[in-house]
Amino acid sequence: MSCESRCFVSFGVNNGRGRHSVNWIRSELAIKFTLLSCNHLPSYILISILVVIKVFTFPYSFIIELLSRNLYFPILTEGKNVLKSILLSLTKNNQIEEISSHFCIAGEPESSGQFGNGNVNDTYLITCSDKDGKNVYTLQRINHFVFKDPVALMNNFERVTSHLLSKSIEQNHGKDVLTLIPTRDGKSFHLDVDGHYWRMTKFIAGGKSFDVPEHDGHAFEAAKAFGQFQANLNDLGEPALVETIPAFHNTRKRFDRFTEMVSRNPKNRLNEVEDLVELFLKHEKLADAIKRPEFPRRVVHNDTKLNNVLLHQTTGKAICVVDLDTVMPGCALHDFGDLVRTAANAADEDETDLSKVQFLPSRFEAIMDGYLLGCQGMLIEKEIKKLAIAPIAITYELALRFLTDFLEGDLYFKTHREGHNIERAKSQFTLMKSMLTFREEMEELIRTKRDLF
Ligand code: GN1
Ligand code: MG
Repeated sequence: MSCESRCFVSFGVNNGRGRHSVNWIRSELAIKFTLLSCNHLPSYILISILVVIKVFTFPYSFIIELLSRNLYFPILTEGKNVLKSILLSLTKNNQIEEISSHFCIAGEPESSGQFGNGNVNDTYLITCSDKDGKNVYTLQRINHFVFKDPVALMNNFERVTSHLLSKSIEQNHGKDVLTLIPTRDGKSFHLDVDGHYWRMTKFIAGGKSFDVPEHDGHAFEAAKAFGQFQANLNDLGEPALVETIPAFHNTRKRFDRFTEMVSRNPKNRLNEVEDLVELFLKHEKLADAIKRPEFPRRVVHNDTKLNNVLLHQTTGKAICVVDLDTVMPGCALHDFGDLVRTAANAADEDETDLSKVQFLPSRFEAIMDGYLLGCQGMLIEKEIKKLAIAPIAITYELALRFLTDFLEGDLYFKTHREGHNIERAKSQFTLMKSMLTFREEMEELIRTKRDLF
């Protein structure tokens, strides 16, 4: 682990009310230990001074700003990144604890840390303690660059989770449903002073999210859970849920946006991806493979990545479908397709060794079996006919979205390194090509399973 990441994970929190918790002392020790082990004495001395000043609530954000603008002392050049990540963590942990205190949590926050692999929202795990033991929560900041109307989104969230809960009681199917923790003034979200929307749910213990399945059983379980999820929301009734992102899976619109960015080239990045752009343009036909108005309008998840369903750590059984921000009217084929995209791929979504990116037909079969079982005969003939092309179209759509985001300057998806969106786009394009070579095999499999639909 690098020096910087060690700093990041070892921090506790200041409770933000002038009193320093045990974790604060622990963080102080962690800072000193980390800096010493980095062998960087100047940073060690400076941070020690800052920690003392912090007792008098010195504004760390000011120092972070200085560091970001390179206005730091030359002596700190080496330690700059270490220092910056320390200060960022301290500020963030303070903020996270302050935000948590607006929700009906049981006990005092003991620790907080970033959690999960989401590409859009920021997620934190909050551990609290009271006389009855530990209580763990998931706190999320809704990305309102992506979700323009967080209030409508939270209304959807409340309706969906309460409907699913009543189904769970009725069917006794043993799966969990996300439980919202209300704010102290009874709302489903907290709006902070900077205009950010936050929500909290109970942490689901025992569950794990997988980016790639470890075996076919994982793919089957995830597919069954998403199928059941759709079937259970089929009678949600009126009024329709709000479209939290309009035209979310309109591949034609995604393609048009892509070509617009290619011609506008807003960040002058086109020269880095010209060959890739050519390849993408050649597959334009896929942009019209699934036209949503031709299919039943259902309440669907719309973001059925494998890691959006928690599987039991040991048994691999599905525990809970999560990430409900895009649950809205849509097309079942996109859910099926997106799960195949993530669960029938031998590699990660952003794999750079493209020889590892391969479509796995046995996973596809497991997904089909699970999904069909879960959605209990809900699909109609028109949908069944498109089950093979759906994953190909949606993989193409994702490749387009990643490359478009690169051309726009990496505004939408979180990126962890330079060129990350290019890596994702290449990897998804490779997966799409691999799927195309198995298209006949997929169609054949669907024919043999017809009776189960
Ligand atoms: C985003 O937030 P996350 O990581 O579950 C994105 C999906 C993409 C996915 C690709 C609202 O999902 O559409 O398929 O990244 N969600 C949104 O990893 O755009
Ligand atoms: Mg998501």
